[in-house]
Amino acid sequence: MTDAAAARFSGTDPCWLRPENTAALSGATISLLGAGPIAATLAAELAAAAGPGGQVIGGRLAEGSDLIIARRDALPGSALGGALRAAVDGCAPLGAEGFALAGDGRTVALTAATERGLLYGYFHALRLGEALRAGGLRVVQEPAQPIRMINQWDNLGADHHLGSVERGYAGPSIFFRDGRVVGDRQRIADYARLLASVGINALSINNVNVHPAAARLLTDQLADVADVAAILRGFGIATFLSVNFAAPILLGGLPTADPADPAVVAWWRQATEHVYDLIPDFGGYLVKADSEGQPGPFSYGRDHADGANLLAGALRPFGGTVFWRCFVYNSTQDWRDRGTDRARAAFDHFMPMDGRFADNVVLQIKNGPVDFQVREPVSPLIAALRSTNIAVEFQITQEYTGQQIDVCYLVPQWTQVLDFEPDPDGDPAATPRTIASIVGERAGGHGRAGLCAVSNIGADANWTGHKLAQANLYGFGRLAWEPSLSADAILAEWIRLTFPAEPAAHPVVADILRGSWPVYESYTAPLGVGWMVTPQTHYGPSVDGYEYSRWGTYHFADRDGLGVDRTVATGSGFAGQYPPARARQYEDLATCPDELLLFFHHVPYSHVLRSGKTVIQHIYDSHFAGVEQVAAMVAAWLALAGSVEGASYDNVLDRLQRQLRSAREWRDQVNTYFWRKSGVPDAHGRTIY
Ligand code: GCW
Repeated sequence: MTDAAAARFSGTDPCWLRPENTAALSGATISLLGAGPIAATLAAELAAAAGPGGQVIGGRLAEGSDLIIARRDALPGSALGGALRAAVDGCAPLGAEGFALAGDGRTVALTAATERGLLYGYFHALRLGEALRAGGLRVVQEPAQPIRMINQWDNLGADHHLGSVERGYAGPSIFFRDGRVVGDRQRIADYARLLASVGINALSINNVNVHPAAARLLTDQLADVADVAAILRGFGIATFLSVNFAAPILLGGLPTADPADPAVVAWWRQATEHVYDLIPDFGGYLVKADSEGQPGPFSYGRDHADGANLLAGALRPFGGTVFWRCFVYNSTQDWRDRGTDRARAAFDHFMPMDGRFADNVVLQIKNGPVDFQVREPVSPLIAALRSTNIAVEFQITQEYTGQQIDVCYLVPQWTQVLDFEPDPDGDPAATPRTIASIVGERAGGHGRAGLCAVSNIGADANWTGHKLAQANLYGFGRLAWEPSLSADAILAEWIRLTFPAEPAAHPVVADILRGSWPVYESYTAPLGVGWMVTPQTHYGPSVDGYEYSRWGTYHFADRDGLGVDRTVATGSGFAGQYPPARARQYEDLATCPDELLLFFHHVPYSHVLRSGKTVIQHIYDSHFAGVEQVAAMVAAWLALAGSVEGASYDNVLDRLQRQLRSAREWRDQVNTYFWRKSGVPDAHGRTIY
């Protein structure tokens, strides 16, 4: 084993890349034909996997190889024997990231057009385990979309009021400390390995809220960024920076950041040229502009297309991309103003600009219209934009879904978004129909489209604070590669790889995670109304915490009822942003899905849901049931004592017990609040305070 391989995950959790998962390669003779930094990574991976009894031979096809890993153009057809050669030759032409695995029971051949494809194929081989050795093995894969990106919300120091990682629940940043990139970069390499193993190919390393110190990553601290990029390059991951739109003022000393000012254009061009001098394969910029206090083009009377195209122009000569976030809304709203609806904002801002963005701009759209709540409808902007590159943004870090104290497997939430049909009335034979296929279709040809997500990792030994939250990072990557995978299939795969030596844990972990999103939903904000969280921290209940605030997040509960009227007939009109069939479904109380009822309607407590219950009884029942379900999770976990490795067992037990306390608090505050407001007693006479 090389030193580099030996150092991996030292003192930290290897997550799903456990040493047991390379057992099928132990003692193997492996030929590797490829060049460059990714091939070097592969060589180290293979040496560690083959172990002292095996060997890795570089640059030629060794006699008697068990595994041949070769770029397609480096593999002379004649070098392979009969069936294997036919299998390899029979594989469809592969795109830049695809791979093919073929085996005849003795030798396995992994081929791809590029080293990056080989890397993805290698990690897929690990997922196959012993099945890799089966005769007749044929696997050909291409990712469904080219954009498979993770966003870090990491700050340069811990002095910011939201800490080292904004909305991070797993310890401090692994990238930055005390205003600089960290000196010891082993964790960064380990992280890159985890990301590459699930097909992630792009990473923005700093927070989208770019504080003045972080703005300097683009200039003064570029050498350190280049070092990080060199690590990520070995894993096929392009480095992106979040940039501050006012950088020409902050860093360049210019009096303005107006996109129409030639000096501003020149500043961005020069700064970008300098970046590419040091990082020739730099990915590009991620921008949060005119949002929650971040600077943007509005200050100069310009719009988002002007702003995004400015940066796109600077990046174009080098093939770079601008990710421009659509999370733009009025965050200084007066709660008395009933005419403004935050849910409308992204569509209202960006729809009129469809077609005006340069072809190297990608609009990054949060999955829901508001802000990563436990339940939201799918953002209507995603399907509506027709002439603009898009990426859907998910939040892996559990800001509003339990903060990695409460367990919440989010993959079912994301698959629900990807499977959503924005226009159920459309031609049934027509594709694309679902969000996944809309994104996939945009990615066809030379398009740029895909999925992005906010990371949930930090410097904690287990990366994600809650051991079971690793499933969300794993699941996001797998889904970005192949959106048609089911949440259950991803879960089964993750469990098998993460607990290879702990089979007793498999059904218990599966049960806990499978139900965890609906359980979390049941004891928190009801029926899609959202929020009701403690302001600022966003953990734990505070029913009126945001009710009289500037953030546009209200539930409007009074003695008669609650919910937000977003209908066209009497409300904010948000429902009308969907294609007609969906708009009608959400507009009409009789057809609006229960779980989104209070997102779209203000109803009396006595309103009868499609489930047959009144709204108030649903609130009581779901909150009582949710706590009971958490108590059952604790009991199920306690029964695993001795069957799961100690640190993970203790970690999950501790988190589940904290979750139970928090769930009780949610239950009692929410039920008490609505009982006092409505005066309607619980039909079952349970304790409400
Ligand atoms: O949900 C909100 C968070 C902010 C975050 C913002 C965003 C990075 O509370 O912490 O800022 O979303 O997505 O930009």
